[in-house]
Amino acid sequence: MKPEPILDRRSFVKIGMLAATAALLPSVSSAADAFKLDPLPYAFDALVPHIDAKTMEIHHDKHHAAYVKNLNAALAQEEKLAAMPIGKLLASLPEIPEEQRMAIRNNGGGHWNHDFFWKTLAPAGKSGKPSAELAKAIDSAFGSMDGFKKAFGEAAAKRFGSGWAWLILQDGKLKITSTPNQDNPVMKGIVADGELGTPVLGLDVWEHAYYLNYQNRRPEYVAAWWNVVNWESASERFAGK
Ligand code: MN3
Repeated sequence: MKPEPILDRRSFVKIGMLAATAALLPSVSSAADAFKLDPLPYAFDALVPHIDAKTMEIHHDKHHAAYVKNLNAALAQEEKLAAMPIGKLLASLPEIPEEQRMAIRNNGGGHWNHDFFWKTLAPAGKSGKPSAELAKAIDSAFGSMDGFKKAFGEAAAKRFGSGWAWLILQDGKLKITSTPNQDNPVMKGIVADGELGTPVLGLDVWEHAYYLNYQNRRPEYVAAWWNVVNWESASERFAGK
């Protein structure tokens, strides 16, 4: 017996024409593709030898891409939520019905966190220095830059399982905190394990961020990460820009 064709020829031609027409139309944003994955602001190998190219490629093109895809899927029927900027969406989590909240929390958090993370990194050799104001605030909050690095490294090491370490501004003061999974300090009303504030720096300590190069040696990854911190962008966030 001949297998039934899935589509007859006429439908096939029609679908082909529709696809061709759609390709010619200017893209109209819909709830289905509300959030987009921006390309990295540098090459995959720009952070070598501190973070390897393969890790950057998989991290951006697979992990971050999946958060965006799953966030859009979670918002496919939610035009109002899909129209919000990502920060506002995350700040609105407590008002989102419980059955949708977890998918938006995990994938919206994943999107926000990674978008932020790429901006906190600079190509090897271009890490720069904190502004005089940020350096002064670090000294006054943590005693010295070394004191800050030590305390931040401890927060990153102590975060059990997957999560993030953060330097945040809270009521005008610098503070170190950490969050589990893809939670972050802008999730008002959600984050119980960690502090709220405006992130200045964030470090992804999920194994996918370092495993290829550092395996179980998270502290080595954290130590290497200091070499590619983008102090210029951190200083701008500290200044509220
Ligand atoms: Mn990650």
